[in-house]
Amino acid sequence: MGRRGFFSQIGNYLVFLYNKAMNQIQKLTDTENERQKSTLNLIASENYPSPKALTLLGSIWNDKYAEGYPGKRYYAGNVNADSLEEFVQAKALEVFNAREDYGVNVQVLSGSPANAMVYFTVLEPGDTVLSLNLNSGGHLSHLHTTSSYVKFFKHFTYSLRGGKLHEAEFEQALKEHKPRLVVIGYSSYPAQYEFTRLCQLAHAYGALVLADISHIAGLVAAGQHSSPFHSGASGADFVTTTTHKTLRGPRSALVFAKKEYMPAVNKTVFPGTSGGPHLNQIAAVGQSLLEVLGEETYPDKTPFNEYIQDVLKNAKALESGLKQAGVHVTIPTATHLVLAKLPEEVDSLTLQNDLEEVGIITNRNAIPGDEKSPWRPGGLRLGSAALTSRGMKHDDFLMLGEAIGSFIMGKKDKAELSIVTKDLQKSLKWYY
Ligand code: DSN
Repeated sequence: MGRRGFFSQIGNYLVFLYNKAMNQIQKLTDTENERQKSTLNLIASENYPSPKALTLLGSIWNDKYAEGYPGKRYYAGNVNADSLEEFVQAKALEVFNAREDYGVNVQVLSGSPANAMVYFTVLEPGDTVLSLNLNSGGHLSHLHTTSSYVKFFKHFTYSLRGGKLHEAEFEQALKEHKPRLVVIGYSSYPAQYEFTRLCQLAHAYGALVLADISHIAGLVAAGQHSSPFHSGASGADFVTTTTHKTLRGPRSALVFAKKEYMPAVNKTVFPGTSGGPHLNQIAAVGQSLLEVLGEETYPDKTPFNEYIQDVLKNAKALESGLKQAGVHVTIPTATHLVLAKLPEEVDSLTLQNDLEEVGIITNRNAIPGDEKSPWRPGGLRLGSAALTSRGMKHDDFLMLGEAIGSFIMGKKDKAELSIVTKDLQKSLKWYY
């Protein structure tokens, strides 16, 4: 047997040992790790939390039940849980500079339930909610027609003009529908918006305001987007956010409320709708909040504010690349998110699959005024937060945008796009 044959046999034997030692879940976890590492993630709602945050998700905090709130638990053994929850609450309020007027609940598991906590706190059956419709960038949990909440609450939408939010349309809908609650905050809206003015208007028409900042939480925390946290009529009454998008934490949520509403929100969460909080999630969120505040650092040591500035610059670069290749965007990007309007003849599902085949992960998305089906909508949504965390720079985002754009316009084929992907992927950091 030659040298090569010998090493090949050793290799096969190591694979055999690996397969024997690993169960199916461990193998899938390794395979998923490799998939994430070797692809370019442009999903606007995803990101990579620090390894320290992930470690806390799998820590002994998982093992403890803690129904109730700090100082008032229903089981024994919560002395450390109390300190943890209070600490994370304080850090969440500090991150958003909200200590003066707001309280926060850190027990809710994700974004849609966070919004539901607000609905169940302030709405009575039959009350009206006003939000942006799904096609224009709203979210399913803001009472779309497919939402189960429409069994209990009436729903109307405000519209965009030319794909963009305008005060006049917003005010017209307030006047017409007299909602009890208005939702401000979007899942697929590339522009920025002014919370202060929208809150003032909603309050002037007697509505309460829920600001859902899930997508832009990191931008708000870094002072790179207007904030919904203000005293009086300029501030939202409730603010919900997930913690894993631009905020770069683990999957979880925060529900903020003006202090007068906080006892009712807490009651809705527990015992109203949920049991024991997931302390492991709370601990991991706490770690990420420390990273936002600069008391801890992400592995690349970039301060959070600089990271967010890069996220914004990189989204602009991605947009420029697409436009250079001839792809239109719905409205100019001023956040982490780019919404491309696909040429009529391009099928978004096929495009999404083709991109995945060459290692570019995206999601097809509805665009304002979309008449195509939600399964094969007319747009492609891209975000810069995840690849910025992996160290991708402005010029590479530009190149990637140009390459994707050229593929969409039929000027590059899959093989050519694949060369670009592989080249870009080589220089990215991976922390897990
Ligand atoms: N999946 C998230 C998003 O893409 O916006 C929220 O549901």
